Amino acid sequence: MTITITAFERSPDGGKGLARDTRVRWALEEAELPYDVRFVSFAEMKQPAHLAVHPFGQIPTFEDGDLTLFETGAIVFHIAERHTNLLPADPDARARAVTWMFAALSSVEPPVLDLQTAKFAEGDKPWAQERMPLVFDRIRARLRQLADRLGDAEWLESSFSAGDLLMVSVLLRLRMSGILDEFPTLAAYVARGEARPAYKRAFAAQLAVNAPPTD
Ligand SMILES: N[C@@H](CCC(=O)N[C@@H](CS)C(=O)NCC(=O)O)C(=O)O
Repeated sequence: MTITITAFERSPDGGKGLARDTRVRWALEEAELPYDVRFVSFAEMKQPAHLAVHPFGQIPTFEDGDLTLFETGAIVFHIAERHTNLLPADPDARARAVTWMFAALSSVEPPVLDLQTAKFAEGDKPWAQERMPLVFDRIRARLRQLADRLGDAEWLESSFSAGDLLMVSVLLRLRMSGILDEFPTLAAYVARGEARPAYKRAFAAQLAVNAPPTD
Protein backbone atom coordinates (compact mmCIF):
# COMPACT_ATOMS: atom_id res chain seq x y z
CA MET A 1 0.00 0.00 0.00
CA THR A 2 1.52 3.33 -1.05
CA ILE A 3 1.47 6.23 1.37
CA THR A 4 -0.83 9.05 0.30
CA ILE A 5 -0.55 12.62 1.53
CA THR A 6 -2.74 15.60 0.75
CA ALA A 7 -1.57 18.96 -0.56
CA PHE A 8 -3.08 22.13 -1.97
CA GLU A 9 -4.40 21.76 -5.50
CA ARG A 10 -2.56 25.05 -6.03
CA SER A 11 -0.52 26.46 -3.17
CA PRO A 12 -1.09 30.17 -2.43
CA ASP A 13 2.69 30.63 -2.27
CA GLY A 14 3.05 29.78 -5.96
CA GLY A 15 5.68 27.08 -5.35
CA LYS A 16 7.93 28.60 -2.68
CA GLY A 17 7.57 25.36 -0.74
CA LEU A 18 6.08 27.01 2.33
CA ALA A 19 2.88 24.97 2.47
CA ARG A 20 3.27 22.27 5.07
CA ASP A 21 3.08 19.36 2.68
CA THR A 22 6.72 20.21 1.84
CA ARG A 23 7.81 19.16 5.36
CA VAL A 24 6.08 15.84 4.98
CA ARG A 25 7.48 15.34 1.48
CA TRP A 26 10.93 16.12 2.88
CA ALA A 27 10.61 13.52 5.64
CA LEU A 28 9.34 10.95 3.12
CA GLU A 29 12.27 11.75 0.84
CA GLU A 30 14.75 11.40 3.72
CA ALA A 31 13.15 8.00 4.39
CA GLU A 32 13.22 7.14 0.68
CA LEU A 33 9.57 6.16 0.89
CA PRO A 34 7.47 6.45 -2.26
CA TYR A 35 4.23 8.38 -1.89
CA ASP A 36 1.22 9.62 -3.80
CA VAL A 37 -0.36 13.03 -3.41
CA ARG A 38 -4.08 13.74 -3.41
CA PHE A 39 -4.59 17.38 -4.30
CA VAL A 40 -7.46 19.25 -2.69
CA SER A 41 -8.97 22.65 -3.37
CA PHE A 42 -9.84 25.06 -0.55
CA ALA A 43 -13.52 24.14 -1.03
CA GLU A 44 -12.81 20.41 -0.91
CA MET A 45 -10.81 20.80 2.32
CA LYS A 46 -13.98 21.90 4.08
CA GLN A 47 -16.14 19.06 2.73
CA PRO A 48 -17.07 15.98 4.81
CA ALA A 49 -14.76 13.65 2.87
CA HIS A 50 -11.66 15.66 3.79
CA LEU A 51 -12.93 16.58 7.26
CA ALA A 52 -13.12 12.87 8.00
CA VAL A 53 -9.35 12.77 7.50
CA HIS A 54 -8.47 16.19 8.92
CA PRO A 55 -10.86 17.56 11.57
CA PHE A 56 -9.75 21.15 10.94
CA GLY A 57 -10.12 20.96 7.16
CA GLN A 58 -6.46 21.57 6.39
CA ILE A 59 -3.51 19.98 4.64
CA PRO A 60 -1.36 17.95 4.91
CA THR A 61 -2.71 14.56 5.88
CA PHE A 62 -1.02 11.17 5.74
CA GLU A 63 -2.62 7.84 4.92
CA ASP A 64 -0.85 4.48 5.05
CA GLY A 65 -3.22 1.54 4.90
CA ASP A 66 -5.61 1.87 7.83
CA LEU A 67 -3.58 4.60 9.49
CA THR A 68 -4.64 8.20 8.91
CA LEU A 69 -2.77 11.12 10.47
CA PHE A 70 -2.94 14.89 10.44
CA GLU A 71 -0.65 17.59 11.95
CA THR A 72 2.79 17.80 10.39
CA GLY A 73 4.52 17.28 13.73
CA ALA A 74 2.76 13.97 14.25
CA ILE A 75 3.27 12.91 10.63
CA VAL A 76 6.99 13.71 10.59
CA PHE A 77 7.39 12.01 13.98
CA HIS A 78 5.64 8.89 12.66
CA ILE A 79 7.84 8.77 9.57
CA ALA A 80 10.99 9.43 11.59
CA GLU A 81 10.15 6.87 14.23
CA ARG A 82 9.37 4.01 11.90
CA HIS A 83 11.39 4.49 8.78
CA THR A 84 14.52 6.59 9.04
CA ASN A 85 17.54 7.67 10.98
CA LEU A 86 15.86 11.04 11.47
CA LEU A 87 15.74 10.13 15.15
CA PRO A 88 18.86 8.80 16.86
CA ALA A 89 18.80 5.30 18.36
CA ASP A 90 20.22 6.37 21.72
CA PRO A 91 17.18 7.12 23.96
CA ASP A 92 18.53 10.37 25.40
CA ALA A 93 19.66 11.69 22.01
CA ARG A 94 16.28 10.69 20.61
CA ALA A 95 14.46 12.59 23.36
CA ARG A 96 16.56 15.68 22.61
CA ALA A 97 15.73 15.45 18.89
CA VAL A 98 12.02 15.16 19.72
CA THR A 99 12.37 18.18 21.99
CA TRP A 100 13.60 20.19 18.99
CA MET A 101 10.57 19.03 16.98
CA PHE A 102 8.31 20.47 19.67
CA ALA A 103 10.47 23.58 19.96
CA ALA A 104 10.17 24.23 16.23
CA LEU A 105 6.39 23.93 16.23
CA SER A 106 5.44 25.36 19.58
CA SER A 107 8.15 27.92 20.43
CA VAL A 108 9.47 29.19 17.09
CA GLU A 109 6.59 28.76 14.64
CA PRO A 110 3.97 30.81 16.58
CA PRO A 111 5.80 34.17 16.33
CA VAL A 112 6.68 33.36 12.71
CA LEU A 113 3.02 32.69 11.88
CA ASP A 114 2.05 35.88 13.67
CA LEU A 115 3.96 37.81 11.01
CA GLN A 116 1.91 36.17 8.29
CA THR A 117 -1.30 36.94 10.14
CA ALA A 118 -0.20 40.55 10.64
CA LYS A 119 0.65 40.93 6.95
CA PHE A 120 -2.05 39.01 5.17
CA ALA A 121 -5.05 38.69 7.50
CA GLU A 122 -4.75 41.97 9.42
CA GLY A 123 -2.78 44.12 6.97
CA ASP A 124 -5.78 46.32 6.18
CA LYS A 125 -6.66 47.07 9.82
CA PRO A 126 -6.04 50.63 11.02
CA TRP A 127 -3.67 49.38 13.75
CA ALA A 128 -1.73 46.97 11.52
CA GLN A 129 1.34 49.14 10.91
CA GLU A 130 1.57 50.13 14.56
CA ARG A 131 1.64 46.48 15.62
CA MET A 132 4.24 45.34 13.10
CA PRO A 133 7.39 46.34 15.07
CA LEU A 134 6.16 44.25 18.02
CA VAL A 135 5.67 41.25 15.76
CA PHE A 136 9.22 41.60 14.38
CA ASP A 137 10.68 42.11 17.86
CA ARG A 138 9.14 38.86 19.10
CA ILE A 139 10.59 36.98 16.14
CA ARG A 140 14.02 38.57 16.65
CA ALA A 141 14.02 37.64 20.33
CA ARG A 142 13.30 34.00 19.53
CA LEU A 143 15.81 33.85 16.68
CA ARG A 144 18.52 35.35 18.88
CA GLN A 145 17.95 32.59 21.45
CA LEU A 146 17.97 29.92 18.79
CA ALA A 147 21.15 31.32 17.20
CA ASP A 148 22.82 31.41 20.63
CA ARG A 149 22.01 27.75 21.17
CA LEU A 150 23.03 26.65 17.66
CA GLY A 151 26.32 28.54 17.85
CA ASP A 152 28.69 27.30 15.15
CA ALA A 153 27.22 23.80 15.14
CA GLU A 154 25.99 22.24 11.94
CA TRP A 155 22.73 20.94 13.42
CA LEU A 156 20.83 21.41 16.68
CA GLU A 157 22.19 18.13 18.06
CA SER A 158 25.13 16.03 16.89
CA SER A 159 23.52 14.91 13.63
CA PHE A 160 20.67 16.02 11.36
CA SER A 161 17.32 14.98 12.85
CA ALA A 162 13.58 15.45 12.48
CA GLY A 163 14.07 18.40 14.84
CA ASP A 164 16.24 20.13 12.24
CA LEU A 165 13.83 19.19 9.47
CA LEU A 166 10.99 20.98 11.24
CA MET A 167 13.13 23.89 12.49
CA VAL A 168 14.52 24.61 9.01
CA SER A 169 11.00 24.33 7.56
CA VAL A 170 9.70 26.88 10.05
CA LEU A 171 12.63 29.28 9.50
CA LEU A 172 12.18 29.11 5.74
CA ARG A 173 8.90 30.94 6.22
CA LEU A 174 10.92 34.01 7.22
CA ARG A 175 13.08 34.18 4.13
CA MET A 176 10.93 36.72 2.28
CA SER A 177 10.91 39.05 5.29
CA GLY A 178 14.72 39.43 5.23
CA ILE A 179 14.87 38.93 9.00
CA LEU A 180 16.86 35.69 8.66
CA ASP A 181 19.75 37.67 7.17
CA GLU A 182 20.14 39.41 10.51
CA PHE A 183 21.22 36.02 11.91
CA PRO A 184 23.95 34.70 9.60
CA THR A 185 24.40 31.43 11.50
CA LEU A 186 20.69 30.68 11.18
CA ALA A 187 20.69 31.66 7.50
CA ALA A 188 23.59 29.21 6.98
CA TYR A 189 21.74 26.54 8.98
CA VAL A 190 18.69 26.92 6.74
CA ALA A 191 20.90 26.77 3.65
CA ARG A 192 22.39 23.48 4.91
CA GLY A 193 18.89 22.06 5.24
CA GLU A 194 17.96 23.21 1.74
CA ALA A 195 21.15 21.65 0.36
CA ARG A 196 20.11 18.17 1.45
CA PRO A 197 19.19 16.05 -1.59
CA ALA A 198 15.95 14.93 0.10
CA TYR A 199 14.87 18.56 0.60
CA LYS A 200 15.69 19.35 -3.01
CA ARG A 201 13.53 16.46 -4.22
CA ALA A 202 10.66 17.53 -1.97
CA PHE A 203 10.92 21.13 -3.12
CA ALA A 204 11.03 20.15 -6.78
CA ALA A 205 8.00 17.90 -6.40
CA GLN A 206 5.83 20.65 -4.94
CA LEU A 207 7.19 23.21 -7.41
CA ALA A 208 6.16 21.02 -10.32
CA VAL A 209 2.57 21.38 -9.15
CA ASN A 210 2.56 24.95 -7.90
CA ALA A 211 4.81 26.96 -10.18
CA PRO A 212 2.90 29.67 -12.04
CA PRO A 213 2.35 28.69 -15.68
CA THR A 214 4.82 30.22 -18.12
CA ASP A 215 3.57 31.46 -21.50
N1 LIG B 1 -0.81 22.68 12.71
C1 LIG B 1 -1.12 22.21 11.39
C2 LIG B 1 -1.37 23.42 10.50
C3 LIG B 1 -1.90 23.00 9.15
C4 LIG B 1 -2.14 24.21 8.27
O1 LIG B 1 -2.25 25.37 8.73
N2 LIG B 1 -2.24 23.95 6.96
C5 LIG B 1 -2.48 25.02 6.02
C6 LIG B 1 -1.56 24.84 4.81
S1 LIG B 1 0.13 25.02 5.24
C7 LIG B 1 -3.89 24.94 5.51
O2 LIG B 1 -4.41 23.88 5.26
N3 LIG B 1 -4.51 26.11 5.33
C8 LIG B 1 -5.84 26.21 4.78
C9 LIG B 1 -6.88 26.41 5.83
O3 LIG B 1 -6.57 26.44 7.03
O4 LIG B 1 -8.04 26.56 5.43
C10 LIG B 1 0.01 21.33 10.85
O5 LIG B 1 1.17 21.56 11.26
O6 LIG B 1 -0.22 20.42 10.05
